[in-house]
Amino acid sequence: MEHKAGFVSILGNPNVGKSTLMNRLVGERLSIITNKSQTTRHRIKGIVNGENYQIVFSDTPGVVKPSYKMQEYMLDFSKSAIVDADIILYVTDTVESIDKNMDFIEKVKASEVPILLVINKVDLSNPEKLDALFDRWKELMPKAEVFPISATENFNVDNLYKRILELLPAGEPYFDKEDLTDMPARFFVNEIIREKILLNYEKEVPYSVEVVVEEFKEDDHRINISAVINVERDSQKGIIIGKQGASLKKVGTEARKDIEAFFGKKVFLSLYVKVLKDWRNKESDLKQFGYKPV
Ligand SMILES: Nc1nc2c(ncn2[C@@H]2O[C@H](COP(=O)(O)OP(=O)(O)O)[C@@H](O)[C@H]2O)c(=O)[nH]1
Ligand SMILES: [Mg+2]
Repeated sequence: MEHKAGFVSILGNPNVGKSTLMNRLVGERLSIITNKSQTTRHRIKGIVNGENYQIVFSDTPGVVKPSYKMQEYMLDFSKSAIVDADIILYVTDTVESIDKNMDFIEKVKASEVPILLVINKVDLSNPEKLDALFDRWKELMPKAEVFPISATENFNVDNLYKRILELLPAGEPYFDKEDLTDMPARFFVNEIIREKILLNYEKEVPYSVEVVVEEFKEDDHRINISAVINVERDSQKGIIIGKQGASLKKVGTEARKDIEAFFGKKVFLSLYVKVLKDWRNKESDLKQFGYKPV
């Protein structure tokens, strides 16, 4: 049998369930998920290898209206994922309003590749509402095939997966067939810590954070990790640390458990907090954190 390989980009607005879907499709928890928008900041590849195929999924930050330099780069990651795709999964859900970000939808429609329109979160809807949504999307994207799914309930994800396999072009694998992702181990440590920060703090604080893993030393028994949590202002540093360090300790414990599960090894994790004034608007800081244009 001929080998198939291709890139599948997962696009759509924030919070519709792109990362949840990608983790389902890949069968691993690669992308962090919270109920806050802009949880995903980078383009993250998840690779699924079969005997005769390799699917390279890209999870993307979603469509954001840039108000920080960082968000411009986040939008670039999403746009680049349109151009590189062999198949596009445009993800919407049963709760978002359809007509926000029409210009991004136009860009997606202009693409030559097959578009699978995924209506996620059907568990929150009912048959009548779903029928109406289905019809509206058919009008909006006539070429697209529509898949109502629930990523969290694992409903209809298998049919979506089958269709992706059918549409996958013939070709040699792009990555080693053992690989699960193109991101380094440090990236996932960073993301897990950031997820815990998103879950434990409110308002602007989690968005002002960038985590940098400064040490990642692995031996047969355990991994020693030390990471810096960069914030934008002194007041945020205090909030992250909390009374007698209680908040930071909680983040550390939760993150350590997930990192241990991810690598299947004992982990020793040290966290530090630093103030890096206004990093979200500074080219040099953004570059160092990997947000430079793709
Ligand atoms: N009810 C329901 N919630 C979902 C479903 N898929 C994702 N979510 C939730 O929607 C929120 C955003 O998910 P996430 O994957 O981070 O969205 P993203 O921003 O598009 O990557 C999280 O709270 C998820 O648990 C679904 O099928 N049903
Ligand atoms: Mg996401």
